Amino acid sequence: MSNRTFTMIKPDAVRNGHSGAILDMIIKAGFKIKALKMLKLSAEKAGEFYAVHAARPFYGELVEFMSSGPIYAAILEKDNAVADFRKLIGATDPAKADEGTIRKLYAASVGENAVHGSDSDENAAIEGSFMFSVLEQF
Ligand code: 3AN
Repeated sequence: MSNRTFTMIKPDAVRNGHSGAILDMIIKAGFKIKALKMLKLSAEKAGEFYAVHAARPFYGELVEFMSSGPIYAAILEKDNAVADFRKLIGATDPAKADEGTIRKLYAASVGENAVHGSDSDENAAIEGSFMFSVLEQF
């Protein structure tokens, strides 16, 4: 078990003004911010990030959405970071997310679901280094 995960506050949550509240929930849940920036993905970069989903029917929609506006990307540190963060964000489909989770509070649909959280230690490392240079990670 590693102690880092990677997250993005997605374009819907940024557009709707929820970035500050989401970062506050993340910090209050005990995660330390080890890297953070605001950026806008190009369609090409979003496609590369989600290449693992390239064969899924929602891939085009996902790439379009993720490149539709600015996001915040962050690397977070905490014991059991990947699993604890996925608990904090809730199920992919906000309708199925537990009460009090970030997606329950701030997401509208399975496609536009406010936040990303890595699903494994391996992907957390890959995704973190996709978005941040070593000079930007603390
Ligand atoms: P999670 O983000 O909870 O790990 P994944 O890895 O299954 O979920 O899906 C990656 C992203 O693809 C989701 N965050 C969501 O934005 C999008 N997505 C997943 N399932 C669907 C779907 N059925 N329709 C549209 N978008 C989806």
